[in-house]
Amino acid sequence: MYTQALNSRDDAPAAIRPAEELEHEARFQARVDAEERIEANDWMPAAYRKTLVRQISQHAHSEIIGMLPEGNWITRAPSLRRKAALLAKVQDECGHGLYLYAAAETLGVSREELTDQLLTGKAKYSSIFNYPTMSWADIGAIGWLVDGAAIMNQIPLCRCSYGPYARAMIRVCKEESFHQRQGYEIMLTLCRGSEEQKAMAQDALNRWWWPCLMMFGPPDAASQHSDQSTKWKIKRFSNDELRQKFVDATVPQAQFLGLTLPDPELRFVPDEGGDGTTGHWHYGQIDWDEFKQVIAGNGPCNRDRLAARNKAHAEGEWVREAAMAHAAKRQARQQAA
Ligand code: FAQ
Repeated sequence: MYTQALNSRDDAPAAIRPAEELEHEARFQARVDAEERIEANDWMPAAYRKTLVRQISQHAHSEIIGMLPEGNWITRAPSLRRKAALLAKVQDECGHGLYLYAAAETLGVSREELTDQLLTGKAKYSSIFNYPTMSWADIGAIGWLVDGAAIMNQIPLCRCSYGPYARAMIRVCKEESFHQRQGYEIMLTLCRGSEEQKAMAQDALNRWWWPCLMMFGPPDAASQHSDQSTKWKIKRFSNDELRQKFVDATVPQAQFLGLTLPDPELRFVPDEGGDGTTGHWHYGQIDWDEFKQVIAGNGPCNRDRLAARNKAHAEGEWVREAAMAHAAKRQARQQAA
């Protein structure tokens, strides 16, 4: 693992690191500052590589686990059109997972290793996927809010300093934007339907709103990786900045639907000295204890999600074996020719 990282020991104190390495590091930071893209074979500090493997693999795992809450509703979608759209969305998420694992592999870590970390519960994935999907309206809320939050976080990642991650994000963001619209359209249909359907949409919003705000990560003051990731231009905005952008974009969408956000403290605060056309939506306290519990493995569905993923992996064993056997035969045929 981290094969190309051996040329850098940037966790050692500066005083005992060779001058040559410090020079490499200064040149690396200058490239990052100049907005040059870092590519797989370029020199990079070991800690930069490690941070990227951590973030990209968590992101990949999130896409893979993220298929489960929605996959649960494919057979129960209310029409053929809804079923086709949901199937396409879930397949896209699988594709995103694969691009992201491929991007992580360019950093010298194997997909098997990353998969193993997920299946054994060692790796994190987004907290949001540990909540249950209880009604069809939850599928609307996931598209609208979860994909909406994912886009807010991922658009800046298209400018991440690491080339393979940034490029993967471009396609992912385009697809997420389709996902967000299909979710919002489900919500709109429900809100324009019967009283019962609107109540279902409101109930889904009540349950998904706060966990979606947690998707952006801990508050800035508690975000251990933010400073360094910002210096390396992996992160372009802080967790709180992105959370605020999401709230500001989403409140008017909820108003258009005629739904109420489950936050009695929500209020518009105009910019100081502004004319009331700019400003932010102030939101109430996020329950960070709940967030900590969920990322520690104690959310409502953590155990189910890992069990489902392990079962799918075990049942797919024969497919992996067949694919390997096929690849070996093909290679042997090519060599013989
Ligand atoms: N859940 O120091 P920070 C999607 C962890 S994709 C779980 O602030 P960082 C598509 C964090 O890893 C959704 N863990 O960390 C879709 C770290 O732990 P570690 C996923 C979280 O990296 C839609 C610790 O807390 N998106 O939804 C969470 O600077 C619909 C300290 O935090 C991405 O992964 C959390 N919410 O910032 C699919 C985007 N937040 O590693 C299906 C890329 C934080 O030290 C259906 N990732 N942690 O053990 C990022 O932008 C960043 O990694 C953040 C966290 C912003 C998530």
